[in-house]
Amino acid sequence: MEKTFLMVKPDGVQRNLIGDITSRFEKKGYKLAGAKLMTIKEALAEEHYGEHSDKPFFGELVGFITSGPVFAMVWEGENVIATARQMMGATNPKDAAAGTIRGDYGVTVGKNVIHGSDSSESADREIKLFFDKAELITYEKDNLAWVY
Ligand code: DAT
Ligand code: MG
Repeated sequence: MEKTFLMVKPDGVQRNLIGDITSRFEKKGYKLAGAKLMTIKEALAEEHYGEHSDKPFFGELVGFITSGPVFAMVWEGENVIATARQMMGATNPKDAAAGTIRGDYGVTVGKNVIHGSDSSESADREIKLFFDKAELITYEKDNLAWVY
């Protein structure tokens, strides 16, 4: 089953949004495979956001994502990578539809509450970057028979 990497950013943690965000993916019908509260070190932040290293906002981005704890998660389900991106909304909260996470809770692009992998390649890379194999749990959930 497809897996994606999602992360409540430091602003979301400070603003008490871990529960709401986690709840959205749970209620949708996805399965949580791993989760942890962690503080990201600068080297990990730079590697995670490597594709943006030449952008003018890179320093600000690394500074922000390392500024406080994040809640890192791996979610599993059919088409979860693309659907989670839809549930997050556009990168800039001003363009994000109401009802999406960024549309409901974000105001500026620099503090947009949540990260989510944008492709299966990014998902594989980011899951490996943030989680050890042993931290990902394989288990059965009976109620998934009512999802699929
Ligand atoms: P996304 O997080 O939707 O995948 P991205 O990969 O283009 O977006 O950018 C990564 C993060 O960088 C984004 O969540 C917020 C920040 N960011 C993007 N564009 C920015 C900009 N123009 N100014 C400041 N921060 C920006
Ligand atoms: Mg991205």
